[in-house]
Amino acid sequence: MERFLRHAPARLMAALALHVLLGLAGTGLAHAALDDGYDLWLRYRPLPASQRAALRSGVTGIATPDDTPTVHAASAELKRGLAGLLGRAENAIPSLAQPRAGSIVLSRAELPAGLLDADAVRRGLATAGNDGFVVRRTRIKGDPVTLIAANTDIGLLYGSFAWLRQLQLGAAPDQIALLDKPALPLRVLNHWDNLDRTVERGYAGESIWNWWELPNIIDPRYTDYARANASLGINGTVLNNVNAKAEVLSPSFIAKAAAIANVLRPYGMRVFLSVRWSTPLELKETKTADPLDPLVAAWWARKADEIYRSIPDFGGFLVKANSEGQPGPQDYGRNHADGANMLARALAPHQGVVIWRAFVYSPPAHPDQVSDRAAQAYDQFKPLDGKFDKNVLVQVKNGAIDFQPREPAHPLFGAMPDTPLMMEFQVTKEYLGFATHLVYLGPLFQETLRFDTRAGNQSMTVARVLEGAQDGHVGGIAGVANIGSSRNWTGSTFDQANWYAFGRLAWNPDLDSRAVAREWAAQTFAPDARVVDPVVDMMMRSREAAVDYMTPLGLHHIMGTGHHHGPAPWVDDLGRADWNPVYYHRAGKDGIGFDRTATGSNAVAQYAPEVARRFADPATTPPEFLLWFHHLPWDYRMPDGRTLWTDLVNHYDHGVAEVEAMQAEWQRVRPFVDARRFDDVAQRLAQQRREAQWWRDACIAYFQHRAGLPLPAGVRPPAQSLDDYRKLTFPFAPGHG
Ligand code: GCW
Repeated sequence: MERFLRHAPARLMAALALHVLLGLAGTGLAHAALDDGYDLWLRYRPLPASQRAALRSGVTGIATPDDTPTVHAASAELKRGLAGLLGRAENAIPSLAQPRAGSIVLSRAELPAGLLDADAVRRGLATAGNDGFVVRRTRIKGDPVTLIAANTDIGLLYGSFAWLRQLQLGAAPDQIALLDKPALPLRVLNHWDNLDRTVERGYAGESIWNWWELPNIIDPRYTDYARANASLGINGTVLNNVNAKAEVLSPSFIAKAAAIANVLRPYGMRVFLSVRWSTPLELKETKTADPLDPLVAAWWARKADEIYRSIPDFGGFLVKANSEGQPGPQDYGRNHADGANMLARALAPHQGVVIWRAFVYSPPAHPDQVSDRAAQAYDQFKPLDGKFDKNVLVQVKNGAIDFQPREPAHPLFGAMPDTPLMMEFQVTKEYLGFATHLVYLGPLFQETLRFDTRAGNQSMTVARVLEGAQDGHVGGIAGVANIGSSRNWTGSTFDQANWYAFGRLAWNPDLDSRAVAREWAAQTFAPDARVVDPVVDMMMRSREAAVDYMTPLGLHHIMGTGHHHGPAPWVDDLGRADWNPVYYHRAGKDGIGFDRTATGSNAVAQYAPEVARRFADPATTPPEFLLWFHHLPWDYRMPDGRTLWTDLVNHYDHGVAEVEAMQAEWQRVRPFVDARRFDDVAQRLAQQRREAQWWRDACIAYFQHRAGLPLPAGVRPPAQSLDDYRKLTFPFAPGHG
C-alpha cells in the first residue's frame, strides 16, 4: 500500500481521498483502490454487513464426496470465494467428512441420506446432463445445508461457480435455487497465439502461453485462466493461431501443450491445437500433403496416437485450410470434406474432433472478374453438406465477411442441416477499436444468435441451428480470445466483459445481453445500482455507437490496411480487389453500397427464401443492413424522409455523440469505482472520443468527395482535409502477429 501511495499520481490520490470522504472505506468499494483487474469477475470482495451476517450461518464448512482434482477445485473455489465475501481467512471454512448444520454439501450422483427434498433434486439431476447442476437451500436430517448436486465432477464445479456468482450479485443465500445446464457441448476459446508469443489480433500483451518456458515452468496464471473460464462454463481452448506453424506438432510442442492440459483438466477444459495442413510435408516426413494419399493419412493417424499418449483427453484439431494463403486439400484437387475427413479418421479412435473453418475466399481468376467474397464460403461448403464424417464440425464466422462491427448472420447457418456447425465469434476487437474503445459485444453476439434463418420455412434462430434443432447435428460455439499477458488479462477493464459475455452466451445462447452486462458489472465493480445502472447503460449503447462512427447502415471493411486501425475507405490499390475498401462500399457519384441482389452478386439468394425476399428489397431491408445488400443513390429516401446522404452523415455524428454520453456516464460512477480502474477507463474513453471523431471526419470527407454533394445543413465540416486523413500511417499498430 505504502509503496503504491508513494508512486500514485495526484489524480489517484485525489480519488482515494474522495473515497475516504464519502465513507466508502471498508465497504468493499474503497477496498478496491488498488484493483489492477487481475481478479476479473471473481473478486469476492466482502459483502455489506447485513448480507454477510445472513451468509455466515450457512458457511460452517464444506462437505465433499471425495477429493478428485475437480472436486478439489470446486471446494477450493468455494473457500476462496466465501472467505472473500465474508471477510474471513480461508482456513476458517473447514473441509468436512460429513454434512453438518450450515454446511455446503457437494453431492455427485448419490444423494446424502436424510435429504429433505431428495425427489425434487433427483428430478433436477435427471435433466441436468453431464455439465448441469442443482443448487438449493435444504435440510439433511433436519440440519439446514446448501446442496450443490450434479451428475459429474464438472457439474459440481459449475454449480459452485454459479452459486458464488449469485452471492456476488447480492442474492439472499436462502433464496438461491438453481437448476441449469449448457445448451451446447462445445464452448471453446480460440487463441490466435503464435509460438513466439506474439498474438495475431491481440491487444493485451503477449500470449499467456509462455511457450519458451513450458513445459517445465508453469505460470500460476494458467490456473487462474482455467478458473475464469470454468466460472463461465467454457470447456475447451485451442492454444495456437489458426495460421499455424508445422512445429506445433513437434514432440517438444506436444509436451508443452500437455503441460497446459494438465493444469486445465481439473477445470473441465480440454486442449485443442490448430494444425497446418502441410505439416507432414514441411516436417519432411511425407512427400505430399494430399489427403487421399495413404501415407499422409497414416502419418496423421500416428501423430494423433502420439498426441493422445501425452494428452489423453485431447480435444482435436482446428483447421484453416485454403484460406488467405494457407495450404489445404484444394492444392491437390481435393475438397474440404476430403481434407476434414482424413483428419477426422485419425482422431476418431480417440474420440477427438476436427473443427474445419469455413472462412474461405479465393483470389479472382482475372482481376476484372471479382466474385463477391461474401458469397464464397456458402458456394464452397453448401454442396458438401452431409459429406463430412461424424466427428467433423464446420466452424462458420458470425457473418460472411469478417467480424465487422455489424454483419447479417452468415447464410451458412440454416443451410447445412446435415452438418454440425460451430459459431465463430471474435472476442478480440480487431475491427472494433482494439482494447482502446469501449465496445460491449454482448448485443452483437445476441443479434447473431437470435437471427431467424427461417430454414425450412419455420422459425429457426442461429442458436437453434447450433443446438441441432434442424436435424439433430449438435454443434458448438467458439470465440477468438482477447486474452493476453497484460495484468488485467484483456488490455482494458471493459474487454473483460466481452470474455464474460462470450462465455455466458456460449453456455446459454438465449441469455439477454443486458442481463449479462448487469451480472458482469455487479461482480466487476460492486452490486450497487449506483454503479451498475450507469455502467450497463454505457455498455448497452457502446456497440451501436461504434457501428455509427465506423460503418453505419451496413457499410463494412473500410478500415486501415492490414492492422485495421482507423478509417481508410479510400484504399483502392491492394494486391487483391477484394481486399480494398472501395470494393466493399462502391461509393461514387451515382450512390453507395454493395448490390448483393439479383442485379448484383445475388449473394442474397443464399438465405432461406423468406429472408432473401426481405433483404432483396431496400424497402424491407432493415436500415442497419441497407448498404450491405444494396447500392443506392445518395438521394434515396430513408423511411423518415431524409436522404441517404443526410442519414449517413447523421449516423456518423450520432456515433461521436454517444461516446460523449458514455464519457459523461462514466464520470457519474467515479465515487464508486477504484481510482486505478476509473482513471484507466476514463483515459480510454477520451481516446475513443478522439478516434470516433477521426472516423467520422475522415469518412464524411471521403464520402462527400465521392458523392460531390454539399454537407447537409447544420453539419460541422471535417476538421482536416481528406488528404490529411489519407496521409496517416500506423506502421507499429498492434496485433499483426
Ligand atoms: O479476420 C481476419 C484477420 C486475420 C485472421 C483471419 C482468419 C487468423 O484479419 O488476422 O487470421 O481473419 O480468421 O483466419
